[in-house]
Amino acid sequence: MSDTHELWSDKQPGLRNLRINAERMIAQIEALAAINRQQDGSCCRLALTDADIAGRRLVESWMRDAGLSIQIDQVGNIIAIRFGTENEMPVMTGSHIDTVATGGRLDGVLGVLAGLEVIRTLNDAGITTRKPLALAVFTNEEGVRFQPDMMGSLVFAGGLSATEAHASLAQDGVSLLDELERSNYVGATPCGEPRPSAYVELHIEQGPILDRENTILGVVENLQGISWQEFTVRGSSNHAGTTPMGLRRDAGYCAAAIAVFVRELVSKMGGAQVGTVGQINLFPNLVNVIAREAKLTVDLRNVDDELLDIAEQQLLKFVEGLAARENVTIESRRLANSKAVQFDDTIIRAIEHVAEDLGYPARRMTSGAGHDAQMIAQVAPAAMIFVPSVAGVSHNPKEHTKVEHLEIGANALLHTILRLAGV
Ligand code: HGY
Ligand code: MN
Ligand code: MN
Repeated sequence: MSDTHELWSDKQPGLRNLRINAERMIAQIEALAAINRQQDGSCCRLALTDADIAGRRLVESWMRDAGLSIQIDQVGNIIAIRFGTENEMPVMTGSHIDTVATGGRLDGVLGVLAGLEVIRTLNDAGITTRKPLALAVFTNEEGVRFQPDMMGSLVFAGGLSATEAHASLAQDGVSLLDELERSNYVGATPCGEPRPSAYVELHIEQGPILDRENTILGVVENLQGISWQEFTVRGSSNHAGTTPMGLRRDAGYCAAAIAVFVRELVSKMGGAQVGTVGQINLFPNLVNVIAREAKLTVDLRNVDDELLDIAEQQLLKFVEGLAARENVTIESRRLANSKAVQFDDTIIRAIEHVAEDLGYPARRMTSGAGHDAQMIAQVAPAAMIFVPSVAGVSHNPKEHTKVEHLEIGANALLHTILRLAGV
């Protein structure tokens, strides 16, 4: 892909002064956040629950108001098109609007609603880009209710079939297909269409770097690999007081031992390796009963795929030894596995040129979180723009980004899209 500097038209200097309407964008962020807001202020719109579906309907109504032509694909990805002067592969932007159960207002939502604001700004200015634009809302990015995460964009990129995604089961046994059918989101469009000519996604950093450095724009050049595994430990329940320690088959102890091992492994490996045990469920989960069963998840990430593989292997070796020592069985199930991704240099440079033009400090960086962009990068040149998360907090109702940074991020997205789509 040629460098976008020469695509930028100096013949229309007025374009350089084009800016989004931040107030309009923020009002929509707040309206979406109000759906099923929890007591503690959390946004809770798990994929394809009624709350997520209400959010989808609201965003689709805004897309129609902006004159977009909406298509739904077989896994419920919403792709809204704005036609260009030429019938080419579109420049795509977007993200997700499903949340974790204790989500903030901005994770994913910023990318979708800033993309929509870019389109409204172009509408207001009467500008039609050369290439069409596509605004995507990808299904089930968070991977909390159905795994793997980034599911909709993974299917869009051909990394998982729609049939496999449809068969994914939530913990309550309902399948993704059940929920898509219930909400009428099994679309007719084959997954992967329209194939974008380029993809750029605006997202909050969800980490502390930009905030700590007082830098406003993150130009994301790569994203770490992600391994999610679920372990099911089966031992036997017995009386907590009468059972001699040497005769116990204690699933609760094994779950804790795995969590301690993950922390020790990550400390030993150092570097970019991170590890999290985010979910532990014990059965019967009673104060005076040795747990018969434990189900726990381990999230391992690293920018280096080989090191991530080593971490996985060491974990599996520890689990095997633990099962033998504790006379339990431990079954592992892979929930997600995505390789580290390098984003596209041309798009990275386009974002840097835009930051320069707009006069905002920017720095290249790695994404610690997974994003739809890492999947779309398999089928199109892709990159991301980050804005700061205050104190690096995310997946938490305290998630916050200053309004002026949201506005700057959306303007950076506007001008990057203009460069990529041409006018
Ligand atoms: O897990 C992640 O990094 C993303 O928020 N789904
Ligand atoms: Mn996200
Ligand atoms: Mn998230």
